[in-house]
Amino acid sequence: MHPMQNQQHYSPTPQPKIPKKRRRKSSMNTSCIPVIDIKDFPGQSEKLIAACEEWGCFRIINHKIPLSLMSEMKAVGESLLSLPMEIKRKTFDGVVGKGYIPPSEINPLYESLGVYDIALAEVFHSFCDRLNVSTHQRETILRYFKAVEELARYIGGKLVEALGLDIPEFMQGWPCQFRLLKYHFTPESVGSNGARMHSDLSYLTILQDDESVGGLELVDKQSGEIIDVEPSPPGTLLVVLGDIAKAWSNGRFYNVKHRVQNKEGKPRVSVVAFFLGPKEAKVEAPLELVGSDLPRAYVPFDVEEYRMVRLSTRSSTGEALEHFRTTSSIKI
Ligand SMILES: O=C(O)CCC(=O)C(=O)O
Repeated sequence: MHPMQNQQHYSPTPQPKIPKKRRRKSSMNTSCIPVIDIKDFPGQSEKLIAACEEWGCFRIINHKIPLSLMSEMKAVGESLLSLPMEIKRKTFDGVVGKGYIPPSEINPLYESLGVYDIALAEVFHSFCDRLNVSTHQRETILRYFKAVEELARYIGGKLVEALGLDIPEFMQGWPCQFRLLKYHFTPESVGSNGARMHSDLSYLTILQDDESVGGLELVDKQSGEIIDVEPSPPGTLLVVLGDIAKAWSNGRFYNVKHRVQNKEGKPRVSVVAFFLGPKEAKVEAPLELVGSDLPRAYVPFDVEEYRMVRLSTRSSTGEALEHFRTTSSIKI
């Protein structure tokens, strides 16, 4: 099927406008990351690929997730994260990174509640049961998850099209790790780390960060400088490319390193959906992205296998990908 025949219909609700003409960097090391208008495809195709290659992230406008649903989701996140510690701990199953992450020595101001594969009904309800999540809250989480999943697949489809590939149902059935994050920032802890520098493991992450409290910083690919990301204007979302996207694109996409710092002394809440990668199949660059001038950079691998290597080698900024490097791509 020609990629254009496989276009999904996506009719957006009106969203706040962000000026399209942006300089790469404004004053005071503040980034103006690319803005992708979801309703303007194929017009935005080139910009989308450039954003993935040069920035490893972009802000999206004109998606169809209502602002009211985004706010409701944030409110549910805040309410669950304010439950007593002993209740939140019930969602920890002994697998690092899959359930509750309490404040730790490395990230003392950070905590998060997470569901590893939220699309699995039994996993989702078991998480909710342990926290006594109300029916209304469950509905809000599910509505939000379905909306971000549709959006993620839409973006995935546009990426594939923009690269000239024909991959029907791209990202269909990929597990989504869903996380509610809280940074316990106070005026006394200004200057401290909220989340240490990391790249995401995922293919792509949809982040609803705090629209009023900043603190997100990223490493600029060209200069290696750390630059600030302005808080997301209401109704917009950030998309971040992770390690799996770098491997899948044969090294073309940038798995941007980022962290969160306490700059304003105010608590910060965000909602994150990590779309990891294929569940059954291996992560493998499509043939079209491999050539004699650009040999295959990574051997095909499983997402779960990669997760384990990343965990066991404690490599939080993508170094674990080196374990999967092909010999032909190693420069001597
Ligand atoms: O809270 C944020 O804005 C960033 C979250 C983040 O970097 C992550 O969960 O990977």
